[in-house]
Amino acid sequence: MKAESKISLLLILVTAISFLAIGCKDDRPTLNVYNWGDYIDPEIIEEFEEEFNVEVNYSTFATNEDMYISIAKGGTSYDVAFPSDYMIERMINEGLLAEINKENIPNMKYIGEEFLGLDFDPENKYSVPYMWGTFGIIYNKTMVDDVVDSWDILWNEKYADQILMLDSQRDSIGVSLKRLGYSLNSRNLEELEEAKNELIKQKPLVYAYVGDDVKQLMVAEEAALAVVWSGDAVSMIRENNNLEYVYPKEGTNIWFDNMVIPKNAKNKELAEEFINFLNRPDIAARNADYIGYSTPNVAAQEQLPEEIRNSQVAYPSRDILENTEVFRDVKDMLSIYDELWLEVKSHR
Ligand code: N2P
Repeated sequence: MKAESKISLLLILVTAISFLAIGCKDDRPTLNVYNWGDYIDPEIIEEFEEEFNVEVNYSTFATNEDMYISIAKGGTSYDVAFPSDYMIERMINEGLLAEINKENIPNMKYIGEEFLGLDFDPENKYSVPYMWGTFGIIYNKTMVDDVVDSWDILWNEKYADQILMLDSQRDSIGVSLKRLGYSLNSRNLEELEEAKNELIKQKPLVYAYVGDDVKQLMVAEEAALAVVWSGDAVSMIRENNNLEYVYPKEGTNIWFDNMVIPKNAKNKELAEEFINFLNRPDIAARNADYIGYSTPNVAAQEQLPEEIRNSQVAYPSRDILENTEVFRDVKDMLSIYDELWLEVKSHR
């Protein structure tokens, strides 16, 4: 054979093999997963892909409200999503979620009882616990010389431009309501108006309304005080031990993020397989350790490093938990909350 024909034969072979390879890849079922940013150990996704010979198409969101819009408008069909309590309640009421076949999730037996049967999904028909936590104030001990025990410190002019708030409407309105001694789920127009005015008053002191970037900003000591979710506090304190997490005395929020299957999911059984996989004690433990958040999986908790298991940030004691409130869907009041937040964010 001439050199040229050898080369063309080789080319044909290479092309054929790559087509085959691409073909095989395409044949693998795809699981569309929609989760918060920085909320899973990426190696665990790879392990699932390998073990089940599937492809995970992973995308992220920053708030419950963002996630809700993408799912409700239904452009992409997701197989698994990770909303919080009040949003699960809303999605159930709006018929956006599929019932989960618990026979496919035997590892649910590892979930602690206190995380099951909660008000937002009393029989866990639609949701399986993933992580839980609180929000509170993280502050830098070298930059703040006042006692930090109240939400009031976030309104202290001394810390102008050194305060970070969450760019998340229920959380920030919640902080303002709690500070005033009201419920996080207030339906009282005067209370809500007062909470809004306080947020507007606070705005000139706020350096930024943040999402996952809060971690980098606080670790780099670019701000002194921030409202954060507990798991992020765990990872920040690991990186910079000038940081401390506080539960303000007026009380705070306890939240539960669960895994759900949207009604228009294309791969429900694989979604259940994934939910079950994330509840394997060894996987759940590695995942919780990696992201810093608190696992509801009792068998996984036992496998966590002692410093996390005993951490008051990740696993607060009873007396702290007693002074917390869960977000509920505010239903007919939602447009008021939406408007209020818009007014705060657009105020100059
Ligand atoms: C992690 C987001 C945590 C979700 N970046 C808090 N509900």
